[in-house]
Amino acid sequence: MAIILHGNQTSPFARRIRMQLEGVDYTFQPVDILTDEGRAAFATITPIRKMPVLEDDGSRIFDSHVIYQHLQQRLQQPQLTLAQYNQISVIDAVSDSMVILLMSQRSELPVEEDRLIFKLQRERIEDSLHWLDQQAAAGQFDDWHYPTICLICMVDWTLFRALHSLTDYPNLLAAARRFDDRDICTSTRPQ
Ligand SMILES: N[C@@H](CCC(=O)N[C@@H](CS)C(=O)NCC(=O)O)C(=O)O
Repeated sequence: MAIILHGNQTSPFARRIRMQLEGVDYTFQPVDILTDEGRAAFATITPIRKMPVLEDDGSRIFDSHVIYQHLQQRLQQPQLTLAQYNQISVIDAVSDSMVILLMSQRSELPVEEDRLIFKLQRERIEDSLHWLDQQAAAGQFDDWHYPTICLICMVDWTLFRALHSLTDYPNLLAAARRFDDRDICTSTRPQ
């Protein structure tokens, strides 16, 4: 199996695939989206210009969700339940809204002001974090599986970018910390 994963060390969406690929031989191809040259090079790989992108024996796959499905079948990993897909959707909603706020900040937009687009993201983030905290309290992230991986990637990235303290969500934080000592967690942590 010749697998190439395009991503970088900070992307939570690329990291979840790196963690899914634990124990599999693959090449990690760093993506640079901060320079014009890097973005132009990445645009030759994917029209949506988002990481991760996976290449597997000639097939090119965009989006972590499709990549996950492909690898799950290829590596014969367990099927997720509908409840687990819901958990991933909520984790994604948090990451996507935080990305919007981060990009707005970097574009020097007034994210602290009471504007609809920012308010919508903040409301979604808090409701989703609250829901995930309840899921964590109910033991939904106690085991090592893909939703737990996605949660760890979202939490570590949020803290790394200092986008939210998450202190109001102790169950969620505890769930994300439970597997801190695993090699795949330390070797892929954003830096
Ligand atoms: N839905 C996509 C989201 C991927 C995504 O947002 N990736 C970010 C990095 S964390 C990215 O490449 N952003 C570049 C951009 O938006 O220009 C997935 O699950 O793969």
